Amino acid sequence: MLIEKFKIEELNNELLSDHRRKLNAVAPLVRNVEDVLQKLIDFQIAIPSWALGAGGTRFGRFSIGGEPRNLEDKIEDVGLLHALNRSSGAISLHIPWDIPGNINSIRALAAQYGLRFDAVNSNTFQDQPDQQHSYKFGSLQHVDKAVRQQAIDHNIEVIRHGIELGSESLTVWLSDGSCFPGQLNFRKAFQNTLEGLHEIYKALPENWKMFVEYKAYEPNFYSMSVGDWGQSYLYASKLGPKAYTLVDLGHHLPNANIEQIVSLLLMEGKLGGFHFNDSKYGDDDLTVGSINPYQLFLIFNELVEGMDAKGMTHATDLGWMIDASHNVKDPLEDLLQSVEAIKIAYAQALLIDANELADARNNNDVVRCQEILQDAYRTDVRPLVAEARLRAGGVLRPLQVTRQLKIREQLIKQRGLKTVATGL
Ligand SMILES: [Mn+2]
Repeated sequence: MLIEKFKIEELNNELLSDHRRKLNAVAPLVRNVEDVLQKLIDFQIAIPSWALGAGGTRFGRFSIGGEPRNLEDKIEDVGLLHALNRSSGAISLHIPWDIPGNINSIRALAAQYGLRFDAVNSNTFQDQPDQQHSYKFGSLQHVDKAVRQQAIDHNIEVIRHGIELGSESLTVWLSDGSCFPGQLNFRKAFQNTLEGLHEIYKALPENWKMFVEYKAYEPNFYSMSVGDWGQSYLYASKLGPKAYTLVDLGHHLPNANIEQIVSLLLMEGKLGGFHFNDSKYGDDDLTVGSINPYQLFLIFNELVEGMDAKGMTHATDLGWMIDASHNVKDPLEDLLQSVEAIKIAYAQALLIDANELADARNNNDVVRCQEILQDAYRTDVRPLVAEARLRAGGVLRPLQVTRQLKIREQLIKQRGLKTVATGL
């Protein structure tokens, strides 16, 4: 669904005076407002191809209607999000759920919506119907070499698809691990996994990155072969300069200090990418910023400070993606909320004066340190985020517009009520 440019202008015009009033209230409080706005315009967050349909749990799944029927529909949905917020200019494909058929037409369609292809994702956590060996007892860690080889071959095939699409990174998330004590020799599982990752690493093109994603538990409940950032960092370090750790916010044990993890990985030059979501208990895959927006802000504070310390470009030097599941909300609306939450946290982090904070720290002024962070966090930066969106050609209020234009109703008419998107 394409939204005409004149329609966007028309929708914005109605809201413009209200927007200007709010912007004029906050802009004078920001030291480097033009710089902040430009950074917000540049910052893009990839949408995964599996997040556009209704998600579910192992207990059930409730369709929302008008779900994308194929990869073309998914690209169209991300294109729509990007037209509204001008911040979702990339799509991340999952293989084999979204194997591109006609590569040229897929690339042309994405280009039409101004989208690029972000990281490609492999899948060795499920068995596919035409697959020879089962991943029931793991993939790269498996005791049987034939299973390990199958997982390696699959990842190399994913890289091949990525090359055709113009992707420049591979994300490997392994569900490998063990459900019960004694099931696995930890050292052998690690060594097999490392060996497999090495084979995959060798197939990476020169300009590519490999992201090794970790997860604390599930589907294995006793041990995971890439269970935390330490293990991921070990693999990434042993693999070489193209391998990095990927942080998925929901993949930690409760109350983990994720901002500290981020800071240290950045220091070591081994933070590669991010999967955004929020959680209350575990890997809940909830809307970004819906449960703990302060933590998200603290993470962005470390990201901005750590990237600036290394002279990195915020928008392009790390991979940014949403990885959430939309079980009861319209995925399009949910994704708009997530992107907005990310941009708000980023904008707040950009308000922090690093020198002032360093000075307070050097004087052990703990109270002032907290005040500096919370002043930024309690600043209403929403007009800045809206202004960046406006300047980039998007709409002032994306969520309101999806309802005004009855997007879901239109999609149901086009695609039907009973469609089911591929994915989890
Ligand atoms: Mn993830």
